Formats: sequence, structure tokens, C-alpha cells
Amino acid sequence: MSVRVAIIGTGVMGADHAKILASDVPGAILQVICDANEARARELGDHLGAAHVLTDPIEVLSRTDVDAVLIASPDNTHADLTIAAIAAGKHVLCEKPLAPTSQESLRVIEAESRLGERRVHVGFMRRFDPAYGAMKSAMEDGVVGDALMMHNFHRNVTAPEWFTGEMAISNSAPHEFDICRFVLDTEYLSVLAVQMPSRNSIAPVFLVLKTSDGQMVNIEVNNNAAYGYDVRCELVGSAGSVDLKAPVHATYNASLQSVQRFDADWRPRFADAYRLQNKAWINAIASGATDPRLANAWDGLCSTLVAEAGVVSLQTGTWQPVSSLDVPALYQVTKANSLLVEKAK
Ligand code: ISE
Repeated sequence: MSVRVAIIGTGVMGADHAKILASDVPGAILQVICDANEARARELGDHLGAAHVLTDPIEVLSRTDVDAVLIASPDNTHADLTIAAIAAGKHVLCEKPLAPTSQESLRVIEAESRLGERRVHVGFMRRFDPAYGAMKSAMEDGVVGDALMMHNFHRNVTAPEWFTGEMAISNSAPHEFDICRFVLDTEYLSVLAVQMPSRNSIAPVFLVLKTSDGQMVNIEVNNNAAYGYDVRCELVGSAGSVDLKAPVHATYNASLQSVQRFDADWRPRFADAYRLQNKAWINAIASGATDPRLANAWDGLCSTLVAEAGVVSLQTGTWQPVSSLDVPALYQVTKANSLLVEKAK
């Protein structure tokens, strides 16, 4: 069965998702490309052979020839568009964050719970990265003993002038909040965020988190690292540790040196992860069997709750508790849910 997809938003990530779906995901049909900027939408739509180009997302949602929408418009539009998509009976893959605030994320969860069916996934693609996958397997197979800590580095080449420490927490660090929660299979209790004054437009932010299973997670977010896009992680357990390895396809030997290159941003580093995530999403819609790695709306809310506490911590210089809410029935692991997981394996 094929799935007719509309892409809403054709910025950096919308364009990347459209290319992946058009070229790498069997069963996906690029039905609509939608962007408020018509010229940009048309250029991408023509290039990828999309069936239609539109500028109004609400018109996209009313079409009967669209089964699923990939939402990659600005963050502050995510919740409303996702809720409208649920009402229109569409499946959704929403880029992270599900919403900038927990209140908006909760509105999505309420809408999905009313429907009584999980229709929404969130683009936490690192769950599909083979390196993080190896780390999670090592943890589950007991190779490193009991998990004690996860050390994370998240470095971007450069951030725009207007990027703030708060945005490092609400826009960049959610990837780590989510992947560490996923690898450790735990929840966060509290967070401390610090940033030192710097001559840079944005100085690094450092976060420490405690989990409900007694582990520590630390995250350096450095959005002006200058030298390359660099994500590192080490899981430390009572019997050993696992280091994340970025995919390396070549080293360049010349002028008495051996050089390994960095990517300029996250797209090449996580190309496999994006591809595998999008395949899993299309497969879940086509077959009804959900890959357990796909992040759902509840996962989206959880990372927003941590980000909110982290921003308050940065502003007050104090440890902040991370709100814990009861998991609604729709997101609990039930027998029916695990059957779907089994089917997906
Ligand atoms: C950006 O929004 C992303 O999602 C990237 O994956 C991340 O590395 C970057 O820091 C964010 O700003």
C-alpha cells in the first residue's frame, strides 16, 4: 500500500524530508509540497516531481488525496497544525519540538486521546541512528553493567546572532533529552543549567540532569563550536562504557597529515537516522505496525517539560524539578501496543 504525503514547510528540514521521501522511501508518494513562499515550494515540488504545490496548510489538510502530513513549518505552528491534522484524519510526523510549550503539547495529547488512536509521531530521529542503537543494545544486553552516567556534547558550527542560551535548551538540547531518556529507558527528576558570560554571541550552555533511576546525564550545548558539527556521547556503566562513533567514510592523507572531516550540520551526520525514521513512519501507516523507536506525542511532551525546567534553571541559577505527569492510557505500554511492536520487528 502506498502513502500519499504532504510536506508542510520547505525550510532546511522540510526540503530534506521531501528529498528523503521522494528518493529513499518505498511506498511514499510525494503528493503535496506546501509553503507560504510559493516560489520556494514550486521549485522544490518541480525538482522532486510532487503532484501538487500549495501555500495554505489548511487546504492541504482538507484534501482527500493526502494520507499523511510531515510538519516542518516554524516551531510555533506545530501544535495547531498537528491538532488540525488529527481532526482531518491524517497521520502526522511533526519535526521536533512537538510544540514550544508543554501546554500546547498537552493540547495535542488531548486531541489524540479523544481520537483514541496514536496518529502523531515526533521527529526525534536520533533513535534510529545506528550508533545510538548500538549503545541502547549494549545497555539492554548488560554489556556495561548498570548505567551510571551519560556524557553528551552537542556542537554546531555557528549560531545566528539572535540565538540565545534559552534556545540552546529549547531547540538543541531536546535531542539529548530524548535520546538519553530513550537509551536509559527512564524519566528525569531535575535539571541544572549554567552558562558563563562570553565574548561570543552565544556562549556554551552546560546542563546536568538526574534521572528517576539514579543516573546522571550531562550535556554541553555549544552552538558556536566553529570547527564542525560534532555530537558525542558516552554511556558509562558499572562494568564498562560505550562511546558513540559518528559514521566515518574516509580519512584524507596528505601533507604529512591524516585528516578526518566534520559535517557542516546535522543532516549528513544523521542521514541514516532520518532515512530510517521516515521509512518506519511510512511503514507504520501502511502496515499498522509501529516501530517502537518512533517517538510519539507523549515523548514530545516529555522533552518539552525538561526544556521548560532547564530554561527556568538557566534564568534562576537553581536546580529545577522536572514536572512529572501521569501517562495517559493511550501512551501506556499495553498488551495491544506491544503486539503492534512485535508485529513491527
Ligand atoms: C536544530 O534545530 C536541530 O534539530 C539539529 O538537529 C540540532 O543539532 C541543532 O542544534 C538544532 O538547532
